Amino acid sequence: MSESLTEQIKKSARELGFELVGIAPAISPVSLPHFESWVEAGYAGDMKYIPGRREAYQHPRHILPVVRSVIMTAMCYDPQRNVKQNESRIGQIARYARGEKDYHDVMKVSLKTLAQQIHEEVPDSKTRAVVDTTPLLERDFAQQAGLGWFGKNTMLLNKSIGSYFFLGALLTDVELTPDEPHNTSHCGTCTICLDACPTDAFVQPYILNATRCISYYTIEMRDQSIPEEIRPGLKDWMFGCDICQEVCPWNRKAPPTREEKFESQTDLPDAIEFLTMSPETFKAKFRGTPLERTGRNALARNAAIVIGNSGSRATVQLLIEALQDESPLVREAVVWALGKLGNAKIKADLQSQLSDEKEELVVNQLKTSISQLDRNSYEIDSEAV
Ligand code: B12
Ligand code: SF4
Ligand code: SF4
Repeated sequence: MSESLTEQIKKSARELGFELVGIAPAISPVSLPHFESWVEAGYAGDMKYIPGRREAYQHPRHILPVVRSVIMTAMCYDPQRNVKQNESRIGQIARYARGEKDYHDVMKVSLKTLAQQIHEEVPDSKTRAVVDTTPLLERDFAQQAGLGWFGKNTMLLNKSIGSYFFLGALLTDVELTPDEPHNTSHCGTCTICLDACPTDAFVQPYILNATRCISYYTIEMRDQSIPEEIRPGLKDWMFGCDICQEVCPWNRKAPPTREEKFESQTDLPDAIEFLTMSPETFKAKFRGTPLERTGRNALARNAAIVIGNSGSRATVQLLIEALQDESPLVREAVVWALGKLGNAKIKADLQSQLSDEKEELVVNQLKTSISQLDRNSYEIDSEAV
């Protein structure tokens, strides 16, 4: 199909708010062998939808059977460096999730408008807009479409806009002129992101073991408790994590988002508010946002861990009240936090909880935390001597 249609589509995409747009041919992903060995190694953890659709990842025809071209787009989110957070605030939300709308929905609306324009030019053409959720290795197709390179932190990076952007794809049966793949890397000898990860999630450059990533636990693992050894690494992150992007030199000049729905909201709750928020308030407040899918209980669980990591003894009374939370997942994390922040004086609260508690998960943590409190009081006593 003509070069001019390709150029016209790219122009429209930019007008629709996409910072980057490029065309990849509809072929098997070049990095498929990397993906295969990643799945084989078990790095997808409990994200069963990944190995479960392994065959489908082999070619984009499994998403759109007649596909000939993959239009890859990128839209910047957040970097609003001057948004001040309250110093005493406990708990951070990753930048991608601070806006008022879920990126899947926002990106899809723009991609569908782009599809509409293609249909006007080529009336019988077929298109499918995808963002995140289909078996498409989006970073691979973005690299093939010339949008950027794979950073050692596995993010797709672009020299002009860094990595704070979402990817979206529009598959079509229209034959468009493909771009040159971005075959060079610009990480050089830098390893800052690998060294900065607080949970040692990078097995080696370019390979992330999701089962050690904060983002995986705080967003994807909704119905399980977070493993003990990962919890301290969460530090202040209660939803997602930006550390391996925040430290990347290519993000120093990352531009602010031009999409107002991705701008950071200034009144986002902190960890204390998340922990004490009712499921009804959570639903009403976060409908249509990226936080909705993860849900109130997982957010309150994450919040309790972050409070435990904060070292703030002023939160102990609030944690004691949260021992009555309806969700065992939350109660378990609260008991863990109390084990870190409490002292012998609150032992009675935990012991009475132990006699009422029915959930094995919480019972086990109560026992651990009670013995931890003994140690806490011993430390305090020995200091006093
Ligand atoms: C599963 C998933 C996750 C998992 C696993 C992440 C991972 N690195 O695999 C978890 C939950 C941990 C996660 C976290 C995040 N995610 Co995510 N995630 C996805 C998802 C749905 C699939 C990714 C996937 O297939 N992983 C499998 C591995 C094998 O692929 P990969 O990491 O992309 O690796 C590729 C290359 O590194 C290369 N490769 C592999 N090994 C080697 C070795 C060498 C030598 C080389 C050169 C290349 C190479 O081949 C691989 C396959 O293409 C994509 C959307 C999609 N459909 O693609 C979003 C996506 C990757 N996530 C995204 C985002 C924004 C995030 C977070 C920043 C969110 C946050 N702030 O918390 C973090 C970033 C963590 C990180 N450093 O990657 C964006 C990334 C945009 C960008 N600029 O790159 C995507 C594209 C969603 C979107 N539509 O915008 N995510
Ligand atoms: S998102 Fe955070 S936890 Fe995950 S790899 Fe990057 S720095 Fe590590
Ligand atoms: S921090 Fe360094 S190694 Fe990591 S992605 Fe950025 S440039 Fe590459």
